Amino acid sequence: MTNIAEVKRMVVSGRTRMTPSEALVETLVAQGVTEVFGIVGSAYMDALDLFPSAGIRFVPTVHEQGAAHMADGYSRVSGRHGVCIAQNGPGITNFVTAIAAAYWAHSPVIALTPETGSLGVGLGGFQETDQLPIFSKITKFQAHINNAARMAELSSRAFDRAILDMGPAQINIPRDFLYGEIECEIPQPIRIERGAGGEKSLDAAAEALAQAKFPVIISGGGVVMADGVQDCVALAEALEAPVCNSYLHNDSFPASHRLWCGPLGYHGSKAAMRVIAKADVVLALGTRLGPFGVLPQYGIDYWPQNAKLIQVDADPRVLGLVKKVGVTICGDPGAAARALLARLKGRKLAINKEMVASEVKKQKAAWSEELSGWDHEKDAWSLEVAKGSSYMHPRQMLRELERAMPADAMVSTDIGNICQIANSYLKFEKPRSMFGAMMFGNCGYAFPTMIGCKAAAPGRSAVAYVGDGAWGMSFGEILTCVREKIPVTAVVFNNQQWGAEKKNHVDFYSNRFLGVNLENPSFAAIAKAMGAEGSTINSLSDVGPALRDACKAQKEGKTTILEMMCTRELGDPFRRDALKKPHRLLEKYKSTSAD
Ligand SMILES: Cc1ncc(C[n+]2csc(CCOP(=O)(O)OP(=O)(O)O)c2C)c(N)n1
Ligand SMILES: [Mg+2]
Repeated sequence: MTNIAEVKRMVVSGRTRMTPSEALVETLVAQGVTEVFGIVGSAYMDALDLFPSAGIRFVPTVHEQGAAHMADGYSRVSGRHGVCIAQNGPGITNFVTAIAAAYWAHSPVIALTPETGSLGVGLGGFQETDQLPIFSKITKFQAHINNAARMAELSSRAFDRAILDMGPAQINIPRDFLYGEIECEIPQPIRIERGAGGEKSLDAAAEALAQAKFPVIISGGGVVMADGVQDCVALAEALEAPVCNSYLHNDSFPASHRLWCGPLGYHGSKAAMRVIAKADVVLALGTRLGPFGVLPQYGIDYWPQNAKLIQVDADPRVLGLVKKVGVTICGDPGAAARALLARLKGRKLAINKEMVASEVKKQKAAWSEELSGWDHEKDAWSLEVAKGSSYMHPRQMLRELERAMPADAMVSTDIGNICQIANSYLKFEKPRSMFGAMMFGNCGYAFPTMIGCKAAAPGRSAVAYVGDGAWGMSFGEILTCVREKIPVTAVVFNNQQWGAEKKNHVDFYSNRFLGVNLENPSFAAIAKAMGAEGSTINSLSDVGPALRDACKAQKEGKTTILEMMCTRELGDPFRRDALKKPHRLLEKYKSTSAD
């Protein structure tokens, strides 16, 4: 076998005769691809065969959804492309959920989608489906190889567009087009350096910030993607402006910083909410202010309606989309922060520094104290189910995990009640450390995504937070960890229920539970049977040591599943905003009516 590390990653230069498979693989090399996730298939054997000689590691997965999530995690950690490939037809349709998730995570994932051969299209031969419409709304760019001679040209464009538009791109290849001979040149990658934005809008923003009495910055995912966290820190310090993280981007500002207030949005920081509520100017840096991330929380309607909003984003299509904007800047968030800092140098600022600083301090202390005393949920249903339970209260367990989390950790979070509550307990010093399931919100995201993260950053501790329901969807990928020696730690919150949805039954449907209770096997025993380590944790004092040991074991190549036995209590729901009490008209359904 070829040792991938030893392969010289040189790309053929100038117009050269080659096969289309070679053109595709040389394009991958030119674009810096070193890992590809997928499941083998006859459709692309001819290209796959070249991977080792090209210095590309193929990472075989259990399911194609897992492969595409891994590509997503890989790109979110590294800032590079994540690449996945599969068999035409069913292999490719298995990508769909994960590509949609990558779309909403703004990840430059490349889905290589071999398709039915051009001579068989429409005949319904085998594994045929029209693969372009399926991905049309969840990719930023679709390249269809309409002629084998264009393999390198169109493929490279897809790679360039994925970075330029920060989202998935598809390369759809009729499978017979991989064979034959062509003459082509392998294009060099195009990487565009984005500027700070328009001069006039930057001037207007600097003016508004200089005049602000209570400026607040929201640091979003765009700041992380632009590697601009340090620029955001420098601007915040110059302004003495408090900083909130946008929803699920807790790694967009260092949590130990005196100006950090914590995340906005679902199960976010009350300190952040109370501070931003006082703002007269808000600088939204690298965030589209997604509606779900700015909804009222804990009954606090925190969005400052009368504040002047300055929004900076690299994507012009998200400017002013959700909130009314005063100044819009289309630019790189890091570069924009630097340009604003330069404009503010030496200027007199209207901010009342003492007042703002004391408000930040007060709100942070109050929230920290509230969280320390918030040992369990206090609604009637939660009190009832937790009474007499020997299992752990989720909040107490999350606190123990927070304390034991290694400083270099990457943490992914799934969709579920406990994973969402974890938002209050996840703090980071470094960017590219938190990987929420983002706005596609699919259960089953966190574990395969973290495997991809670990493949990109093998030296860092890799931790996935997953509910037991979501675990059922994704634990098959333990085999990928074991077979491919990509060690991660999965923390599985076993509360024996699809909790987040059960909470809707409690709040809206008079506890008429349907399809929400889970009878689980021992997930620790399953993990062991699959060749990983597994332990069942019943008591709080074991949580921290178990996490620390599991992260240490990653250094020896070991994957560990920590099954946290939790009570069935449930925190605030996701979608109180989007549900209504049942209203029925037909007699046969009247018993379920809330009227
Ligand atoms: C793929 C997918 N299917 C269904 C849902 C709807 N859903 C949202 S949260 C949730 C329950 C999650 O349960 P679990 O993973 O056990 O976490 P818990 O809420 O119990 O903490 C479900 C089914 C979803 N978000 N994604
Ligand atoms: Mg659960």
